[in-house]
Amino acid sequence: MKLGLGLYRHLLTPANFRFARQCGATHLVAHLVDYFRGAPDNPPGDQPTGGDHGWGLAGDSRRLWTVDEIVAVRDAARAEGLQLEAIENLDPAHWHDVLLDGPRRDEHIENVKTTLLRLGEAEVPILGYNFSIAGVCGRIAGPFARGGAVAIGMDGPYDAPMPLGMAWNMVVNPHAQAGDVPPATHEQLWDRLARFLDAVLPVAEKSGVRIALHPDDPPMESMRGQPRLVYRPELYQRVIDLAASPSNQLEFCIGTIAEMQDADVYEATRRFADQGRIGYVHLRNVRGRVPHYRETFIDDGDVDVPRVLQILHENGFEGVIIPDHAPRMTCDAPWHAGMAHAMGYLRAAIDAT
Ligand SMILES: [Mn+2]
Repeated sequence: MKLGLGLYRHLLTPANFRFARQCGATHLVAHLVDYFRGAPDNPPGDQPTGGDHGWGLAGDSRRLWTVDEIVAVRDAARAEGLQLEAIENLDPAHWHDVLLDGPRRDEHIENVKTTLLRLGEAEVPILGYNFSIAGVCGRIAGPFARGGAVAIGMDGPYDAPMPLGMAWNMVVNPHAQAGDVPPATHEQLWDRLARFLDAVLPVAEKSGVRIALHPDDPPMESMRGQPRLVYRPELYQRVIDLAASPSNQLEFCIGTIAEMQDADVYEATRRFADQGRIGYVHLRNVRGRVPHYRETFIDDGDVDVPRVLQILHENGFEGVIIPDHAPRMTCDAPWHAGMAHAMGYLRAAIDAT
């Protein structure tokens, strides 16, 4: 098993690649989506949060990521001793009508295919994605972690309707008319995923790229009146069973699974690692379950992290593990200190495994 660090777009700098390497990382998971555009209640410096209008403005719908810019990230990371393992998340500007089944769906499917071809050309092995209408929403921040460290949590369901012009917790059309996105059903959402996989998996295979699905975070059955896809561990099996392609993989998020109602995170880890379908792993700790939970320091929550690593190892997982989120620590560099703490713990725990 290998240790990686995930970096948001504004953190993709040589100094942060060096920081990752100093923490013991050998691999990088890079976000190319900018989650921090134009939402004053979602400042950079932590994982994105924000209010009813989400994280702010999505990217440029007319401009897909180019091979050159992906290669530039890959080579800059390589120069500091890091291998680019995955690009995490598609920009909702590029594919929102795949999620919404909107009028530009065909064009947006082509956008994803083009992106997969470009990732293949840039030799990026994995694209992480999150097939979610409302996205990562409805969370709160506060001094919830040990010693009053600022962390993320959830305090009850979040059902504020999603305005037109929003998708995946970002604003994809700031000029949309008033009104709300009509609610879909769970079966409609599964149908959208099945059609998406049918369309893009052949291109993913041809490009040598695996696409890895993150579960819904928070893992509620519905949020903002919209259905969610993977909010219980067994629904991950349904994703796998939709397509036997080796490119159909999971971005296996231990913290999110631990937040699921009634989930056994150890059994789920055993089940999906054993099938060889885990692309890469998000590993963080948490206390409680939806709709009331708190993210915690990695050594301090409900999850026995060394036990999870042992199960991954025993079931043949040899991919990359990243710390996902960490509480912000009180100092001049709260995000970096939180990550360095998680990385040190994971480095030691992986070595002990
Ligand atoms: Mn995650």
